[in-house]
Amino acid sequence: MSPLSKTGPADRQKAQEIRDEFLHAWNGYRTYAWGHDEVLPVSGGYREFFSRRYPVGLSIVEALDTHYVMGLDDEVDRSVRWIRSHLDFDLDADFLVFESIIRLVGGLLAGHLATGDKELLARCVDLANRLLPAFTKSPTGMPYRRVNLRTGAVSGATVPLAEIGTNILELGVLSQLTGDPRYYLAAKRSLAAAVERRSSIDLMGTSMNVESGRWVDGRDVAPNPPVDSFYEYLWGGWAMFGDRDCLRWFRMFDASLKKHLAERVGGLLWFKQVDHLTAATLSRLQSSLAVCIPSAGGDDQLAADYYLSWTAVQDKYIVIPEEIDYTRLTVRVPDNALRPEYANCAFDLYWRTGDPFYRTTAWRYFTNLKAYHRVPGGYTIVTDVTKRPMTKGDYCPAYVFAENFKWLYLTFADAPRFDYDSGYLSTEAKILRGLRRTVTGTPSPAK
Ligand code: DMJ
Repeated sequence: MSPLSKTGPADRQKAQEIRDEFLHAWNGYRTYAWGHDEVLPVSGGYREFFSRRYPVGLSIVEALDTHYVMGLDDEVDRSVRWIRSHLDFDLDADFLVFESIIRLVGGLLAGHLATGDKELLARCVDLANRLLPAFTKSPTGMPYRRVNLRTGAVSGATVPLAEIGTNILELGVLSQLTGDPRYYLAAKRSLAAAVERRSSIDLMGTSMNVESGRWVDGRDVAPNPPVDSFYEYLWGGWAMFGDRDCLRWFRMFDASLKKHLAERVGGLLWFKQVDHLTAATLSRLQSSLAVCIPSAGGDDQLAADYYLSWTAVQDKYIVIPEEIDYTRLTVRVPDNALRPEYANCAFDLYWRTGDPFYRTTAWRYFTNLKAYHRVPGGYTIVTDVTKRPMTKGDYCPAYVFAENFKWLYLTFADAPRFDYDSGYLSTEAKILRGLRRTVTGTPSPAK
């Protein structure tokens, strides 16, 4: 949602600390993994995200607009130089379409919007053109999971709902910037094809065969992955482009979510998993990735209540586990892959309400992040939040450079390069609207 800002004055000291910790994570990437996709901050290694043979500097692309809003202009320059001289998408490799769109297309777009650099937009157009066959070769218009960037060969006909419908923001902005409607139309057609397959009680399945247009998995697991951002992007289609179909669809699913999935257990709000045809209850599990979906649009009270549920989990486990059984708040999947969603939701709600509670709880998330995920080489995943001491792994996902520290920084900094009145961020925290280019120099929050 992009509300009129209700945020209070900057808390400069906290913003500075967040920025320093972002730089600590970034320095680990620069030292051990520069030019590769992701850093292994404990062993000092790296790993590639899309293709073992072809790094695309994913963390560099993910970090572009984070550097910019934090006023780290040397890092912006260094990153743009690397992209200009090294990034080439003419690769004989099968890339995941959804991840390419939210991370690379979104990252290059946000980088272009931040800097005005035309090369970033050109790279973005080139990549989007290589991804388009995933949509245009599909008989239903819903994209295949993978596309070979060189040949345009598609693969993966069974696709989770989030991957079918998380692209209208990035592709829509690309259409706006280029004047080429093909990107927006591909995204809209895909959304419409998915919505058409809803059940008579307005519920959706989890994954679809995009060739036959039939559900492969008929459980409605909203707002959990792998359907989460499908709903976020229906709201986004309305909020960014004024698309009334998207608004109508969002409202329809919002109503069915409240009617068939929402329930209270011990006073806390959760969403059960149901059969999409009958609404029969199937399970009561909850993924920590779901927390920010209700706050992405629609009903503020629902979003606030759901945030409270996850705050109870944070209070109980300190670091939020990947998945819980919400009937007893017990852990089902004990790791935390440096998940940013709680910080995302804290920002959304602070931005909309100005309630200092969201700063307080976001700060708790940050201090826990620092206490349990920080290592000398940067930030790393926790493998089991229930162990004492908590056990750490050796991996810093690239989204950390786009999301965790940016959500936190925007919550505390009152960042001069971000327009809190008109801003809009994607599911990967790419700032697709509201980057201010007129503010020059380094807006260090400490000054
Ligand atoms: C990010 O890549 C995006 O937020 C995506 O929508 C799902 N979650 C991961 C981070 O947890």
